[in-house]
Amino acid sequence: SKPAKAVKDVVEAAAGKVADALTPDLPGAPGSAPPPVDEPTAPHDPLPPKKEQGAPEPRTPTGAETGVPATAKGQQGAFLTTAQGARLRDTDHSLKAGPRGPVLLQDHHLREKITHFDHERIPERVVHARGAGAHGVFTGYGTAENVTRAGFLAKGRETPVFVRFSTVLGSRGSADTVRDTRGFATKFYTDEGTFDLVANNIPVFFIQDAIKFPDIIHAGKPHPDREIPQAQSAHDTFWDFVSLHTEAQHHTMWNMSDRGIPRSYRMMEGFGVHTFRLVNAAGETALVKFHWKPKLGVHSLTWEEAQLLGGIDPDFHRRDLYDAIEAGAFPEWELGLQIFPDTPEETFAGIDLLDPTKIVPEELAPVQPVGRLVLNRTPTNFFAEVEQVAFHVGHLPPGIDVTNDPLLQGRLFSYVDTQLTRLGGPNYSQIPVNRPHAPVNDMLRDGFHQHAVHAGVAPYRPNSLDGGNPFPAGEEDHAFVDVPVTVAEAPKVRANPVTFDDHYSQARLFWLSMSPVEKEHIVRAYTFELGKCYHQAIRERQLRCLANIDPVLCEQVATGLGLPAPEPTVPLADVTPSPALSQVGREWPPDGRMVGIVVDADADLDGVGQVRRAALAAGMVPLVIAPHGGTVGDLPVQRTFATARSVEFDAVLLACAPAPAPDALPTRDAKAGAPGPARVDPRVLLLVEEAWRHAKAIGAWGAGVTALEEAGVAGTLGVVTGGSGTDAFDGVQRLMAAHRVWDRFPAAVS
Ligand code: HDE
Repeated sequence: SKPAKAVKDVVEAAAGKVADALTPDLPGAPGSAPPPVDEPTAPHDPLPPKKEQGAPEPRTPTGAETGVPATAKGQQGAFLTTAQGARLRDTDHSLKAGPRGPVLLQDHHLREKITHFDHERIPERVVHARGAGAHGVFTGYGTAENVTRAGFLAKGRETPVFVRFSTVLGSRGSADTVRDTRGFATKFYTDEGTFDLVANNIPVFFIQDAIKFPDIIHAGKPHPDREIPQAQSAHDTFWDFVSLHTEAQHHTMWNMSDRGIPRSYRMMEGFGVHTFRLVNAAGETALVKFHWKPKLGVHSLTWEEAQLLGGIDPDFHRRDLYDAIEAGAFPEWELGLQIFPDTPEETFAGIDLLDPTKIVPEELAPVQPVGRLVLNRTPTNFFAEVEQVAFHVGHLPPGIDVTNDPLLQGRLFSYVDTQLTRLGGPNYSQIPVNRPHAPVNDMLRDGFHQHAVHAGVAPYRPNSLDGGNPFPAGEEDHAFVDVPVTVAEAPKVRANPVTFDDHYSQARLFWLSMSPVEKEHIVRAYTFELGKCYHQAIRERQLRCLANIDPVLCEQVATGLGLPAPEPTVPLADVTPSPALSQVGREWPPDGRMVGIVVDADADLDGVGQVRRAALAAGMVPLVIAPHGGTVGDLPVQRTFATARSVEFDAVLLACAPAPAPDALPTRDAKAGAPGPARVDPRVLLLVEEAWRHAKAIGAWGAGVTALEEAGVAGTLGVVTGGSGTDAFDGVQRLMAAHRVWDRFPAAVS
């Protein structure tokens, strides 16, 4: 029979495959050519096992030797092995009765390999299935000591964290840039136990009581008959529910605003939504809302960009997060607290703090910074870390406690429950990414996928057989002490407090706090989404809700739908706008912003080199776009005209006016508006046209100015030309501080 291939043959075949996979257009890492690929040669020593591949800490009362080897199963040794560690000679051929014969059942390696593969998938999350994660560190400022005894907020205290960002409605493989709420869940591995801040990028929720969660999610998910649309709220069942269950109107307004289509996970706020209770060392309590404030400000895509990206780069947010971290532009947020006195009414400025459909405007209760989060490491293995991470709103360290918010109370039940199915049993806290960094000494035993080898005979209390271990801790030993909140004697009811009945005033507050351009986007979003509904009755019902929020909003959406604007059925609330809710009108740092630079062989390449260096020095990511891959002069090319699309860039600079390449599609002559040959490559014209339409900064120098003229945008707002590359870049950089050039389009709504 044919002998197994020699190692050398295998290696050479593999090398051939790698070479075939590399094409000259392969996009590089941002700002640099892709790192050289290590061609396989001969077996070599693997990297040492990572810390998180280590065995679980001994979960025994005494901490005695458990017999678990120091390193649990990971990738060790140079050679391919079976799951039992037997070295394998061949993994390319099944064991057969002769080269043309049937496969033998006795082939253990074949069965093991395929059986494991058959079981590689676990159920995706029922909500928040699509996500991306990163590791980082949180540093306390010490400014929260008077309100909470939580040790991780102490001045200078560093706590490792893992963050998972997500969309809510879509499946695991759905597009990142859909209109939806984003999850922003943080696991703080504090030395007093894990703290999970399971937050969203929108500070309010659709419902006031967890019992309605299956309803809102069933309404938002694809229709049960055809399983469409995927990851969208633009369909009948969603609008049917939110127009009937009107407490959803405030959250829906945020979804229809630019908050529903973030530019990047790095540019989102995060909100704990519920009010929590803090307790300090003296036992005094305060009510609190958690906020994450991004260093880069809050920014969004335009709706057209979001739609284009759904096809061009459905992984846009995931890629953006990983590229930024790998380029050293570490995403950063400040954790802030809105603190309220813990009064029996649990209200602040007349706002019911237990109602998760309400915010407290920052103008009334400023967000006080208490620490800084930096994400600085991408996951090593997506499944092991991002897919298996399990958050829970009840994972709280001493100093932070829950309130009676009925939405929060339901969540306290749901997260463990869902993970029992998703992660296959009760021991998921032993999965590396979920392991607490504080020592664990519980009396939980056995169950599916038990990894710990518990010593001792007495996992019960009281006991004498294990010497009484483990011992309850006192407050001075950092024990979690439940806040002794008085529970009023009251009849059992299925009812809400009357304050929960106000469904419109804060939606109106949000609308009135928007700038004209943001209002215009909201109008367009409602018009688009309702325009996608088939049932006229649903559109009309939602218009009646909008009438109770604001007549201008209602009128504009009604016009777009071709329907009459109804009259309000409740008096319009008298509210004071909150400027802090608007995303525009300030300036932000340029870290990690993407600048595309269009070059060809005739361009001022020295100038391009200077622009690249200036962009890198400013913390941005410059990407050279050229007619072909490889290099132009000495410049590495990261994108070609075929692989570049405007949606990837925050700004575009042109150093040339490249003639149409033979492979470019025919187009209209931009100047004459008639069909005919273009003088500039149509893909470059499209790049400029889209960047302009999406209110991005555009700059050009030298021959690049001709390209602007051909595209018909020269001399318009937010389009700068300079005598040199650095002049043009300086102009673009100034414009980018405000993120977009909204003045280019005077808004129709004021
Ligand atoms: Fe969740 N939510 N949720 N949620 N949620 C889940 O837990 C649930 C709510 C949030 O990246 C599930 O592990 C109920 C509000 C995030 O792994 C599930 C209610 C907020 C994530 C669940 C809510 C959130 C989840 C699904 C109404 C913002 C992703 C998978 C009472 C403050 C976590 C899982 C991750 C995930 C239940 C409402 C945030 C089913 C019952 C409000 C960021 O347990």
